This record gives sequence, structure tokens and C-alpha cells, in this order.
Amino acid sequence: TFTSVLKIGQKLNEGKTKQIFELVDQPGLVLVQSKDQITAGNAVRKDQMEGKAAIANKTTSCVFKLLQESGIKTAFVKQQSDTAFIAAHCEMIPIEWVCRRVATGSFLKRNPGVKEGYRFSPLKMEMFFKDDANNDPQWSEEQILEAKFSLAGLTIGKCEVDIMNRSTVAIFEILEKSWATQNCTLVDMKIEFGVNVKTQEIVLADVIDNDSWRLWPAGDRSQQKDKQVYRDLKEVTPEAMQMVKRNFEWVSERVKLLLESQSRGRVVVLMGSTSDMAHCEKIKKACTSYGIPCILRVTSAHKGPDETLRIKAEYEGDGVPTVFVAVAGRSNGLGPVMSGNTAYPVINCPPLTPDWGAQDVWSSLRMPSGLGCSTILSPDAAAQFAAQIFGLTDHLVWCKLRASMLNTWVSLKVADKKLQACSV
Ligand SMILES: Nc1ncnc2c1ncn2[C@@H]1O[C@H](COP(=O)(O)OP(=O)(O)O)[C@@H](O)[C@H]1O
Ligand SMILES: *[C@@H]1O[C@H](CO)[C@@H](O)[C@H](O)[C@H]1NC(C)=O
Ligand SMILES: *[C@@H]1O[C@H](CO)[C@@H](O)[C@H](O)[C@H]1NC(C)=O
Ligand SMILES: CC(=O)N[C@H]1CO[C@H](CO)[C@@H](O)[C@@H]1O
Ligand SMILES: CC(=O)N[C@H]1CO[C@H](CO)[C@@H](O)[C@@H]1O
Ligand SMILES: [Mg+2]
Repeated sequence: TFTSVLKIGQKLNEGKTKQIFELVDQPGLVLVQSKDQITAGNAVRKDQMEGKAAIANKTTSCVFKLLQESGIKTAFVKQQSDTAFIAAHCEMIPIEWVCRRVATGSFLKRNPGVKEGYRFSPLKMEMFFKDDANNDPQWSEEQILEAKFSLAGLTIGKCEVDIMNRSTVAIFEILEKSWATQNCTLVDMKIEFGVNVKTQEIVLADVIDNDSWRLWPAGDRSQQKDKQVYRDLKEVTPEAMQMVKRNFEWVSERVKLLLESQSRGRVVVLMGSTSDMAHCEKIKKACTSYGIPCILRVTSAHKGPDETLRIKAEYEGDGVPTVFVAVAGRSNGLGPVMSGNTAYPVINCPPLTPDWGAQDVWSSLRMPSGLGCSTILSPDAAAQFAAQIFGLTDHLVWCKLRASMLNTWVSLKVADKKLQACSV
């Protein structure tokens, strides 16, 4: 058997909680090694905590897996060992992006008069310049712009700041939604971005672990499971450190559950004829990209209504939440007949042709009373709408929709920036 051994190169960086090593055989990638040490108040308090690195590794890898599967661009590549993972080599942007849903901690000190528990909707964003010597001062957008950071050949300007701002909000919402499945409130979070040295893309980098967020089970501060427990310790005793470690373990066990779907739905596409197969395959492909199983069936409500209703009963009978998509050209009898006979949602997605499309579409739009089917012409959009229905109860589907919205926004932003650069 062949075991690949990582050739560790020189140490590129070392901070309070981790070391970064070059990988000799994998240019563009680095090894991120956690240290068995917990710090608070900028390392004034420093205690070794055996096993912390392993727990942190587990937490980070699960969280990054969740974000990556959702479609968020991150530096994370793969887990290497108990205490280390491989990541894209980044030049780090020295700003901590803090995102808050509930006011607590340092926010209350900086904003006297605001009571703990104040809820931010929209989320509250704050930026801090990473500068230990000055206790990480809060920075305005203008201060970041004036700093004119240049990393891996990319200058951090308005476009980049906007991208990080938007990404932080999306990442928060994804983690918040995921923790909600465990009845846990994500109170606030801090993250860092880097510029991927190979692609010059801004990606979520560094780590996300208990150091990075406040988690309140059942929204109850007294049950907090994050590093705040450690910061709040009056005295560091072995028993107290055990409690902190147990809390961290609690998180690292729960965090695995975030990757599990809470409900399983499916899309059933009914087509009036196999001549619509290509159209239906597009719907199926898009469903699959959201992680939703999609089944294709052939049935005509005009020519075999008994069979249409039998197929309907098949999918109503096993308790799996189902969205039907009806694909029928010319006169769409299929969607309306389904809609009149099932309580599940029905989406008409008629394959319109240029010659008669303008007339045919009315068979999907003008319904007898009592029918609630919707009509979406694009196969991708029909799948997206089905995903939005499942996203109400399945956080993994919701997270993919949320990340996709962010990525679309970022692409537009980058396209506009390129266009402006060309026309100068
Ligand atoms: N993927 C990466 N590529 C390069 N540097 C990284 C990467 N991830 C983290 N780093 C950097 O590694 C250093 C060590 O991390 P850490 O111990 O958290 O430092 P700090 O004490 O400054 O928070 C930091 O400067 C961090 O920005
Ligand atoms: C981040 O986005 C929010 C909401 O769009 C906006 O109010 C805020 O000014 C932005 N901050 C920065 C630094 O861009
Ligand atoms: C969350 O709370 C609800 C209602 O109290 C309960 O039914 C459910 O089992 C809890 N879920 C978890 C994962 O604790
Ligand atoms: C070996 C070990 O404990 N490392 C773990 C780090 O976290 C990942 C993701 O949970 C695990 O797969 C590794 O086993
Ligand atoms: C403590 C810390 O820095 N982060 C913790 C967050 O959660 C995991 C899971 O328990 C811990 O292992 C981490 O150390
Ligand atoms: Mg750090």
C-alpha cells in the first residue's frame, strides 16, 4: 500500500492558537496546526488544555464542511489529523468581522444604554483591526479603505469590503439557521478573510470554533457553551477547566449534527410525453444541486387520468414530503388535474414552443377556482422554487439557497469592477 506522507516545509506563521506550515509537495496549500492552549484577554490568561486542539479541529472541520457544502468559498481543503487541517494558502486580511444577532459582551460596553438581549434585525456588523498591541481597535469602513491593504496582489477597496460584509452576513445566517436545528441561538460570531494566493479570491479563512462565537442553548445565556465560560472563570481550577472542556466537547458533538438533514423531501416530475425529457432532466439536475432527490415519471392527464391519479397516490402514500412538477406541452391538463387532487404543492413548468407558446401558457395560468398551482417557465427556476419550499424545513437546502444568493451578488460585483477597470 502507498501512504502519502505530508512533506512539511517551513513555518510561515504562528499566532496564539495555531501554526501555519508550507507544504513542500502541494504549492498553494498550507497545514494549519492547532495548539493545545486556550487564551483569553489577548493571552493575558493562558492555560494549556489537553485535548482542546483535537476538539477545535473537529469543530472547525465540521463548520467548514457545512459552509463548503452550502457553497460558501472557504480556504478549508481537508482534515489532516486530530489537530491539523490542510487549507489554501492565503494572505490574511487583518480585520476581524464581527456579526451580532443579540447584544451582549463588549457591544454593551461600547454602547451604554443598550440592554443585553437587544435583537438586531438586520444583523449588526462591526470590524476590528487585528492589532494585539492596541487591543484590536474597532475600525470604520473608511479606516479599512484608507489602510489600502494589499494582499496577494489584491488591493482591499470598496468592492472587497462590500464582499466581506455581505459574506459575513450570509455565513452568520447559515450558521444561525443550522444551530437553530439544535435549539441553539447563535448570538454573535467573528470571522476573518484571506486572499487565496493562487486565485486572488477573497475566501473565509482561519478557523471557526468556540473562540469564534457565542452559543446559547435554548437562547439561555446561563447555558452558554462557548469560550465565554472560560473568560468568566473567577479562578482557573482543574475542575473549572474540566467544565470548559466539557462545554467544548458538547459543541463538537452537536456540530456534527448540523451536517444532517432534518427532513427529507423529494420532487416528482410528471411529464406528458418523453419528448419533454430534456426539459425534465434540467429540473432534475437543478434539484440534485440542492441535494433534493428528483424522480421522473411519464403520465398524461388527458390520455390516462386513472394512471396519473394512481401515480399521485403512490407518492402520497409513504409520508415523504413531495413537490410535484408538471411538464406538459400544448394544453397542460396535467398540472391542474394534479393540483385539484392533492394537498401537496404543484408547479407547472410547461415546455413552451415559439410558435404557440403565448397561447399554450394560458392552460397553466387560468385555473378553475380552488386550484393553487404555480407556473414557472424555466426548469432551473422551477427546481429553485421547490428548493425554497423544502428550505422552510430543511436547513441544508436553505443554506445552499442562501450561499447561492451571495455568490450571485459577488459575481455581479466582481463583473462590474472588471468592467470599470477596463473602461478607465
Ligand atoms: N489558510 C491560511 N493561510 C495562511 N495563513 C493563515 C491561514 N489561516 C490562518 N492563518 C494565519 O495563521 C496565523 C496564526 O493563527 P492564530 O494563532 O489564530 O493567530 P492570532 O493569534 O493572530 O489570532 C494568523 O496570522 C492567521 O491569520
Ligand atoms: C455592511 O452592510 C450593511 C447592510 O447592507 C451596511 O449597513 C453597512 O454599512 C455595511 N458595512 C460595510 C463596512 O460595508
Ligand atoms: C428542541 O426543542 C423542541 C421543543 O422544545 C423539542 O421538541 C426538540 O426535541 C428539541 N430539539 C433538540 C435537538 O434538542
Ligand atoms: C483524528 C481526529 O480526531 N481528527 C478529526 C478532526 O475532525 C474531523 C471532522 O470531524 C474528523 O474526521 C477527524 O477524525
Ligand atoms: C474552545 C475553542 O477555542 N473552541 C472550541 C469550540 O468547540 C469545540 C468543540 O468542543 C472545541 O473543541 C473548541 O476548542
Ligand atoms: Mg486567531
